[in-house]
Amino acid sequence: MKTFIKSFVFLLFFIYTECAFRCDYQYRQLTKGWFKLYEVPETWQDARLRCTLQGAVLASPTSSAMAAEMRHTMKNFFLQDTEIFTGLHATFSSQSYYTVDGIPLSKIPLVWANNEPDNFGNKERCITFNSNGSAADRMCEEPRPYICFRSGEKEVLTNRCGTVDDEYHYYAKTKKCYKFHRVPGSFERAHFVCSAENGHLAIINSEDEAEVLRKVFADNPDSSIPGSFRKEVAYIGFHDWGTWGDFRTVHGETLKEAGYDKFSGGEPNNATTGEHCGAIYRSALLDDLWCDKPVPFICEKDPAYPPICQPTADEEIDIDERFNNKVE
Ligand SMILES: *[C@@H]1O[C@H](CO)[C@@H](O)[C@H](O)[C@H]1NC(C)=O
Ligand SMILES: *[C@@H]1O[C@H](CO)[C@@H](O)[C@H](O)[C@H]1NC(C)=O
Ligand SMILES: [Ca+2]
Ligand SMILES: [Ca+2]
Ligand SMILES: [Ca+2]
Repeated sequence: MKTFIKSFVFLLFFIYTECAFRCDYQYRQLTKGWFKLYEVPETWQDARLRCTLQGAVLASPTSSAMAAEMRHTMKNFFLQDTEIFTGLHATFSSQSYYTVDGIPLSKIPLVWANNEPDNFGNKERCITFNSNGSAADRMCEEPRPYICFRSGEKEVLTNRCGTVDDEYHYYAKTKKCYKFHRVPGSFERAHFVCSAENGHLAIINSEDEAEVLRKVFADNPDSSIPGSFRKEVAYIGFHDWGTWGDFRTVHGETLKEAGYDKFSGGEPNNATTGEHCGAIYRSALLDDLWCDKPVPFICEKDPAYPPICQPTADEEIDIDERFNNKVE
């Protein structure tokens, strides 16, 4: 019985101190944190943003344990030595390197590759980490793979929207979560942000959902949105896909098929430089909008996606091991 109580207490303690997180990240016990390798190369700026939007940081080899876990994460995927971006950058001023969470380069035990760092052409402001363990300074604009890291010791819990981002709010009427982004973006940036948050630009599937979005918009009055740009429109998830007038959701359905196609009076009007992107007014009536125009936007998220996992013991799925098994 004592043992039972002990393990129960231990279990509670474990759950409280090491938080659950998205299952597409892998928990590693050595660093008590969650790792996800993004194997598709992106610029450093986009890599940083994607990790940040997931409640994670762009991973840096800040200790020998972190370096070992990063190499492990890469070795499971890349068969050859590969350089990935780390969170170490000097994008604010040349040669002042910090991790994205503020640890100065001088505190980090890096092993440099031969002749690195050299700030080649005075254009290198981001630090890469090779799966062979060596670091180099490289251009931030040249796309590379990267790893996002979420400390398992963060106190913020995953909420009912299935995210650590408490700006997602659940609406029983549609059983979906929505986030109103007050920081404006182009349609392209808005689509990136919603996707990185594991949602999509909001798609109106019913009158009920239009009412929900009206409410979401009303909860964000002009006075709560800093900056000078239009605040009476917000991007949502439809687009003409290159053929003006044939407006479809970002999931490919016509607006009618999706369940809501009410444009505001006089819209769509293809104003200014041509309007291919979808937006709503505060009335939740639709508008076609110039895609490059930075305005607020609304993301929609299924609370059950992505699934959430508890921290577990390390799972070993080494490619090396698989190869070894084959050889035997
Ligand atoms: C590791 O890779 C770098 C390139 O990123 C290369 O310059 C270096 O020689 C390699 N080091 C070893 C020990 O293979
Ligand atoms: C939309 O507007 C653009 C820019 O004024 C114009 O080039 C294009 O032909 C218009 N398209 C339609 C279908 O009206
Ligand atoms: Ca260099
Ligand atoms: Ca919807
Ligand atoms: Ca319009």
